[in-house]
Amino acid sequence: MKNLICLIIVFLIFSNMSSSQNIVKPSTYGFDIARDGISHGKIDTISYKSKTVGTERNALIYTPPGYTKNKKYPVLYLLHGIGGDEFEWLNGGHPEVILDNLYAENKVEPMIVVMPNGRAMKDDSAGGNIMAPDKVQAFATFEKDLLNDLIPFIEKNYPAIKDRENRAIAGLSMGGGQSLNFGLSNLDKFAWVGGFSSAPNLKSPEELVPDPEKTKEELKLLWMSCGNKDGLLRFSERTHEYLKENSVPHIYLVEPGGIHDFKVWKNGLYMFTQLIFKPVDSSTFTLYNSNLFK
Ligand code: FER
Repeated sequence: MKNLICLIIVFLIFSNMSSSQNIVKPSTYGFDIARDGISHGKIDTISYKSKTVGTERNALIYTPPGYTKNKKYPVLYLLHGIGGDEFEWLNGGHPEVILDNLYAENKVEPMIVVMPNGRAMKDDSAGGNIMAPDKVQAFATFEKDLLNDLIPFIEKNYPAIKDRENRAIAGLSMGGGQSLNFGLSNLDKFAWVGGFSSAPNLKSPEELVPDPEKTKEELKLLWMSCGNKDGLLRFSERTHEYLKENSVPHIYLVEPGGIHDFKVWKNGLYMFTQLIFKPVDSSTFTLYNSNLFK
């Protein structure tokens, strides 16, 4: 009897260990601090002709440590918020530091990260009234610029793998709304979709996922995270509720104490990039919850 109890205890410990080992943990101290003695990726500015806007538009691109044109890479399109431009992630989130550190620990698949300007209009600066209707509209117009101008440019000029399973889209706030809006309505283009603190531009769940069975079949990962103290939480929450009702697997991570800032967005990038372009186990998705922050 005693042996049986011991056996059961050992089994429980191991089964618990194996499930918790398989999930990506939230960031801890040092994840965003530049380290010495590791390899670094490279940030460049690129410029592409946009038929959508009728201008040459700029984007930043991060190529990983060890990058070579002799290999092929998946690509993550990483989008900014309403007050930002193509520099917002770089200046506010230092994704190059987070990713260099993750590569040093062998925790991410080598990928190219493209940081575009998601305000598709002639003057795409973040100046003046950032809430002006034409500027907000330009965040929706960016879908065309992305699909018809930027992605073809990247795939022509960089060694990118050109299929849906090797394209991811994620962003913060307005960029989170864009990522879910564009990603979920173009499942032939993207299999990995992430929204960090998605803004009110996020379409209604019924519009985003009109055919839950199709979404379920095609999507590899849908990630939504948001701070529980963020005034925009309800936009992620209502999407999560709908997805849950329709049994569409997704990760919904509400971060205790989190507000609308780069603490949540950097953690989103840290966790999301470790999950993409790899085999996924959707049975672990419900383990991504606020208990991870205890
Ligand atoms: C709004 C509130 C917030 C809105 C957009 C935002 C378009 C975007 C915030 C951000 O990107 O940080 O009402 O309407």
